[in-house]
Amino acid sequence: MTGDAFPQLGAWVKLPAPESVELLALAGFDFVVIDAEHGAIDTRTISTMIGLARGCGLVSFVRVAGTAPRDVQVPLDAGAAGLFVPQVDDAARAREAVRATRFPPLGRRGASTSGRAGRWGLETLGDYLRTGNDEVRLVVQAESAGALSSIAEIGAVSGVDAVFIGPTDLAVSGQFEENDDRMADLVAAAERRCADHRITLGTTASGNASELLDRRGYDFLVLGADTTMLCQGAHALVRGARTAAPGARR
Ligand code: 3PY
Ligand code: MG
Repeated sequence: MTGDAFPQLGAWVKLPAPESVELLALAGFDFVVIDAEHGAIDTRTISTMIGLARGCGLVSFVRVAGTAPRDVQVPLDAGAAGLFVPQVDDAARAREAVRATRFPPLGRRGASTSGRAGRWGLETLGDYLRTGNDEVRLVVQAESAGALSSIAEIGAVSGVDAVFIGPTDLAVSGQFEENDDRMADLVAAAERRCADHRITLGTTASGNASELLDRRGYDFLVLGADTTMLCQGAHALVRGARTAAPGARR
């Protein structure tokens, strides 16, 4: 809903460690997505991460597991800049996500200025409601063949700010093999529809960020996860030491 450009480069936070947020801010990411869909992160920690992200000048999204009030309201009242809602297969589900995220009359989010989003009670109710409806960003994930075919209708739902293509769930739900042309065709058609309808579009990148941003019209990318960065970095260190020191024990 906000007219500002979407922050461009992000990372998933999947470890329940607020320090991940600080490390990713130092690395220069524009935003983090705290992953409450797949990460073992409790709401207390999510709130701490959001506060820390603010202090570090990092935009913080929370990927919620669902759109029940508890999934959605706690991160929003803790001051998240927006939500990622997974598995949005059609416009009806996108409208449900809007209803959960926005205040009346657009939605049914409950109001309380007593959290960080209400500056701990200092915000006026009017400003708190305006921020929640106009500045909080709602990103819905398209991660099935049906969702990609309906991406224009999903992206047109009032209250949705951006669509994010989730390639892993798309491949799993469609039972596509790696490098399956049918999946590439579905994604390319969805990219064209988003360009035609000026829908803000994101996805994950794996070494192909410039192609996605410069040639395929993506507005924002999630480049990786704290877990994977740690795991890959650790593997590389151990592999490097074993290769450089053939005498090292295997
Ligand atoms: C997916 O690819 O399924 C996602 O949700 C993002 O990694
Ligand atoms: Mg997914």
